[in-house]
Amino acid sequence: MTKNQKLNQWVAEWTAICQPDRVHWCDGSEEENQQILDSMVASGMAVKLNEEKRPNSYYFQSDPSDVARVENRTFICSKKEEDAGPTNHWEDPVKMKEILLQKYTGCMKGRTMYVMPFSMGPLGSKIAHIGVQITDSPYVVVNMRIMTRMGSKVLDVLGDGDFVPCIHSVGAPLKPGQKDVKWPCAPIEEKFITHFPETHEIWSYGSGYGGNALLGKKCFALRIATVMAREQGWLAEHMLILGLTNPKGEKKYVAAAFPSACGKTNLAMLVPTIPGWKVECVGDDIAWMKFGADGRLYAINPEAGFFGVAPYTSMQTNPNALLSCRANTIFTNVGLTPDGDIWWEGIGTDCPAGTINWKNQVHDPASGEVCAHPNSRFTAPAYQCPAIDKDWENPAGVPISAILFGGRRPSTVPLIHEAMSWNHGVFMGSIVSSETTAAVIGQVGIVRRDPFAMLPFCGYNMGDYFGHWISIGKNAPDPTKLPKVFYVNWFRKENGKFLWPGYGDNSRVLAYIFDRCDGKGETVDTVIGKVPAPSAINIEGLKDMTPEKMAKVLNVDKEEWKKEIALIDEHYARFGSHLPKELAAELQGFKQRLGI
Ligand code: OXD
Ligand code: MN
Repeated sequence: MTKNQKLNQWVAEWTAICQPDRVHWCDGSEEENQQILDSMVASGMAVKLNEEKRPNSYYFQSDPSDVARVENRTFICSKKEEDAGPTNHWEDPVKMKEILLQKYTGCMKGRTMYVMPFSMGPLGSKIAHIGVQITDSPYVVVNMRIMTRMGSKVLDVLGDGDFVPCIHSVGAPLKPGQKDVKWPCAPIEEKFITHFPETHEIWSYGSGYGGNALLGKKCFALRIATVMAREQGWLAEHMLILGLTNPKGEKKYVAAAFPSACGKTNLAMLVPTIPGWKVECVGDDIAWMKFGADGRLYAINPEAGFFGVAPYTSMQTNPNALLSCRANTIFTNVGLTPDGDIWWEGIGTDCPAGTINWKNQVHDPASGEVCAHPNSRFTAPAYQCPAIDKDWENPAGVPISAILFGGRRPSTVPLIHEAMSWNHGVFMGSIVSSETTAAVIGQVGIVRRDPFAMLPFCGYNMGDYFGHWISIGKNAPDPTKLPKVFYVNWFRKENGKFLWPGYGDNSRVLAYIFDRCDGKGETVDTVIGKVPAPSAINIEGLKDMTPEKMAKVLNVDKEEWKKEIALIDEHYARFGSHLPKELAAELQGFKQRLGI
């Protein structure tokens, strides 16, 4: 119980509906966490990893039907369908609540209902917001404790203030005496990840995995936060935040939006290959940005941990991520080695004989099957990242100098180009496209438009969201202090091979961006914006890179872009009258530059 009457009442109401055997208010302490972990080990849900190799770390395998976000079971339940827009699944809020209330009735029988107060963002920050999640999943509790600031201290900050109510159940009540399964959840067609934007509520049912169940992340910090941000004049974005220091010791912060599993975590904590440069990580997935008193846009990372994709994370690709999960980490759906450690494809070592795969069978490397699920994850505390920025918990946030958009595009899109204005930058964000990956259930390798990398994460009509971005530019206290906008593509290919080495060498592109923010760095005007002059990106010491190859990496082919226009027309047509006139004008200008 707390002093907050609304919270007490809300918990009492949901206790009556869900009928748990017990209610536990989480204090967020070490002892509580250990008790929950011990009970999961005792029930067979968790495996404690080898204390010498991976101190205080735990291993989980999910149900094979519950391995990623389920976009076709994710709903925005605004009163009017039009307000959810063409990119979201919509359902009437009254009807959805009726369906779900039936499901929630008695759904926690035989289980404990945990009540978790949590803060998205440093406690007490003006940019932060508080939520309270109830859940019947102890796995969710231990993950939320890493991913958010969770526990009694949040109640102190909350006082009698407002919170975002988040309801979660795995949807698997137990009959008296019924033995629990290792990963309880409901069948896929009974999973519901629902959002009520008008009342800022989240109701999730049937899944225990990632963004479906850790409701602070995608549901709150993106879908509901986009709604709050629009109401209050700020930005809630699917962006990493990094600090970039040049050899003179000068520092700038960059925010970057890429669709899921496009290497955001890798970029957020990369180790530069160019001497004297340093990258430090503020966040790897979400940024909340508000204007500061000086007129600049300031960003916080609302999260406190990394929920990173494990496969292909190695000491070569992302040493800082691997070191972040050296202890105190939860691993889900990776391989489990005979000596009680973890393994995944691309970790940089051979798979030890006898390793158990994510389906709990001995892995046979000759079988052609993967050992770790492609969307297997580590949940690691952000403070454990060796490259964590000293200001990552600064309640005031960090000032953003540049915003990057990007995706996985084997053709057409050059390594980097720069917007000609704020509205042109919004246009770039609105046409982000990428090949799909394993972070979401569905076909992999299809190019889809993913505006602002927010396609599955915008809590209202995406056309209105574009309009909100335009209005941020219009209402900026000082337009000259707005971040510069760039579009990057690390994934351009020739004959099936990547043209650009990526990973740490992306620091070469970051260094160019740093210079551009200072008005330096030579550019060439093209139909899509400013592209670096042939020698503006430092390729010194880059094996296999030649000026000819670099020209291909940076090439802007008008014919390819003319083909892209048809796709953009089709994409924009979806938004009808919700498409801001400023973006229609940007598209028109682009067509004119292309001569069509
Ligand atoms: C994530 C995602 O898990 O974007 O971060 O899917
Ligand atoms: Mn993400």
